[in-house]
Amino acid sequence: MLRILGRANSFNVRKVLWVCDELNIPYRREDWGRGFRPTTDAEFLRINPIGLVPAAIDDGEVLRESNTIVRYLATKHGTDIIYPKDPLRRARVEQWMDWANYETSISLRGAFLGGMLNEPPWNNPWFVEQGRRQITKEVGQLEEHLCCVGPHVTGDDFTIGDIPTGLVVNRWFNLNFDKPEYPSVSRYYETLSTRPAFMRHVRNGLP
Ligand SMILES: N[C@@H](CCC(=O)N[C@@H](CS)C(=O)NCC(=O)O)C(=O)O
Repeated sequence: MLRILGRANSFNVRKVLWVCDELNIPYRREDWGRGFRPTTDAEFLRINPIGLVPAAIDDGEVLRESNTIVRYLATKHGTDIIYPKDPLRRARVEQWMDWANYETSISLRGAFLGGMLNEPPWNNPWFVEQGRRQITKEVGQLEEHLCCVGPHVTGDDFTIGDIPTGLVVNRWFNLNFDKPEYPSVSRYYETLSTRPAFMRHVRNGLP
């Protein structure tokens, strides 16, 4: 059975749990990471030398990087709808996964880790302010996109492009500063909320 290593409250682990539920993939999850067994343990580093969760072990093979694990599982167990094979449709899905993992992860360090969790070194006031400004701009870009494309990031169908994006949107609504209204993003959040796996792993009270 698929083994998932990582705490269930981690932003990146939740992507993997979400895709498993969407595709009815059975798994066994083990608590590793902040608040549990540390990822600096030799046992964990033997599995994932990068020292971050999630890691997954499938048929004896170790996988790391949340988006890569999501794509791997969707390729292995999914349909052409959730992860299209056509190169252009696939690129439309993946561009949102990359956007979430790169652009918004930088701004969320300031806005979330610094501004909400007060974690050093991200809690430097300048960095927090910069992160808040930047995530507001980025979610604003998603707003512009969704108002003509929705209800999902690539159009009619739910794809794995919605998984990292859905995590970002959930975190956005949990951020503790004065944020502008983004009606299309709010609609998108409600669309995703019709999915039991999203409610279970993402909109479950955790930011
Ligand atoms: N690029 C990696 C980032 C993974 C990452 O930053 N994981 C965080 C949790 S979301 C982590 O391992 N933090 C250390 C810890 O929990 O001990 C991915 O997408 O999988």
